Amino acid sequence: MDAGSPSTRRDEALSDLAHVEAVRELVSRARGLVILTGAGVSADSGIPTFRSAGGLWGRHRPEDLATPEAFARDPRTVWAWYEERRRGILRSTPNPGHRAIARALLHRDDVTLVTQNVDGLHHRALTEVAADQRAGSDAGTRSGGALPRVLELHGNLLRSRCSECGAVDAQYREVDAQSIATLPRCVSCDGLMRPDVVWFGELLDQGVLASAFEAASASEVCVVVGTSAVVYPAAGIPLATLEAGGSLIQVNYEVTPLTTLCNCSLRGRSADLLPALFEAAREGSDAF
Ligand code: BJW
Ligand code: ZN
Repeated sequence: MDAGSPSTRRDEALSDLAHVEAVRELVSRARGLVILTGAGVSADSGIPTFRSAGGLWGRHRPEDLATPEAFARDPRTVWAWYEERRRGILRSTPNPGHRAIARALLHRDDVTLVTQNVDGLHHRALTEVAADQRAGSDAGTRSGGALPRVLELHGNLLRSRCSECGAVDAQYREVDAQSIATLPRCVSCDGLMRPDVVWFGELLDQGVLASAFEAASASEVCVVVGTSAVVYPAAGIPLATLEAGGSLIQVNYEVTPLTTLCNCSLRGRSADLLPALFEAAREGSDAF
């Protein structure tokens, strides 16, 4: 593939080093980069995906657990399931894929991370990589004081939110889901607290969504990692980069509905491929 002319063959299974090198070049030269991540990025940290083999939706019906109707019907069952997942998240740590993205965010000021993940691992990776940099064990950070741009489209599982008044509790507190009486309640209105995530049929935060589409339209390259790209409106975000004349790169084990639209589809584990793709950031080259 010629990294300088991204309209080369499409729908290829490319994962050899030459292709990774070409994509890295394309990414490092792009003016504006948007990275859209999904559950596959956290799979290498031991967090289950939704739709791959062994995924959550293979064992549970989303309409029983991830809709406002399910919560209204049976908040105890919904909380029990989410609390088990929250504990898994707390036991997990960011993997090399999260850290590679964090480095790109810290080294460049034209990168936007848009994530569908609710596990907060991207933020934890940012904190870790920034601390490494302060301790001098990583290349220097970008100039300017702006915070790295991370847009969480589907919320954050460690936060909770009042189902009545919307008040958010950003602090993780263990939930005892043994009975309705032990479920957490809002300190303002005594309504039932719920996980602060976006369920099916619910609107995403419209400000966050608008910022994601804006970043995608303004970026020359969109890298889509570890998502089946079937859940909307998130799956429509890479199309904004394409419509604006930019290039689309995919990192995934499998084919997705986006594959045929991609300039390059790298097949493999994000924890292996992302450090290679964003290696220039680690080396502190001018491109980052
Ligand atoms: C690896 C890897 C490794 C693995 N390395 N890769 C019909 C058509 C179109 C739309 C709709 C429709 N009917 C209904 C809708 C709307 C609906 C929707 O899109 N449904 C589709 C599923 C059909 N969307 C909504 O309801 C959204 N709201 C909305 O549209 O509001 C407007 C509206 C309101 C009222 C009525 C109608 C419209 C809200 C969507 C909220 C999604 N919420 C969830 C749960 C969050 C909370 C929780 O965690 O429980 O978000 S669902 C779940 O899917 C979660 C994820 O963020 C999201 C996306 O999943 P993701 O990340 O792609 O994971 P997987 O598992 O699907 O894929 C993993 C991928 O990684 C695979 O491809 C693997 O190969 C790969 N992989 N290991 C690299 N190591
Ligand atoms: Zn309340």
